[in-house]
Amino acid sequence: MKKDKRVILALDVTSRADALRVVEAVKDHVDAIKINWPLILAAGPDIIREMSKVKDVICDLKIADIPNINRLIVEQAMSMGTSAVICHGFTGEDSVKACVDAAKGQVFVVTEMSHPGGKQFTAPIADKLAGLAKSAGARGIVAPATRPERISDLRKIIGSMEIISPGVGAQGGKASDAIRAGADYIIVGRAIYESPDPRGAARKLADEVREGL
Ligand code: NUP
Repeated sequence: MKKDKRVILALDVTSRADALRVVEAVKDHVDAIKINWPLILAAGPDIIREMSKVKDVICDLKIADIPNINRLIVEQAMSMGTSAVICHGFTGEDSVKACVDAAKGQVFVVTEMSHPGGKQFTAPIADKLAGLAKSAGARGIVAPATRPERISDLRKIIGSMEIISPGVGAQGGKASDAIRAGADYIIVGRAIYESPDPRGAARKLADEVREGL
């Protein structure tokens, strides 16, 4: 994944036609496309293969199972052209390691989630989840743009590993704040694909990222 615009598009639209339209509009202003269950269920898993021909694809499957199933899920995702996957860490070290092995290290582990409910269960264990991401050999973590101070805290635990940060726009976070706090990339969905001008919205976010650098 190229580190240029530092914006990852969360492509949470629910039809192939919308996915193609949005990606065509914003592809010059984002470094990667994150695909989650809504689009996979609506358009079919082949959308992963199709999108990976345009940009690097991060499969946000939030994998959270026993090691054997984690491995099988990641192997399927990788065989479709996925560049990286997102998994949960609360399942424990063996489950995360199964993802890391199957994805050859290209794994981001969810830490403190960005929505209000993220404070309830994920926040108290986020430091441990970041530590686990590091010891398991993951590429990076997912940390909340809605609480930039937590990005800074988690950065201290993981050192130079990557931080990808959702919560910009619709959830209230600001791109420049997240980048200033130490995020490598922001993840943005609705603020781009629900905009009447997705291309302009993505360009503006890339400008905001530059402000934070
Ligand atoms: O903590 C998280 N928060 C979050 O929003 C972890 C995530 N992976 N996400 C994802 O980022 C979420 O699943 C969605 O795909 C995207 C945010 O979308 P939006 O709020 O920018 O529309």
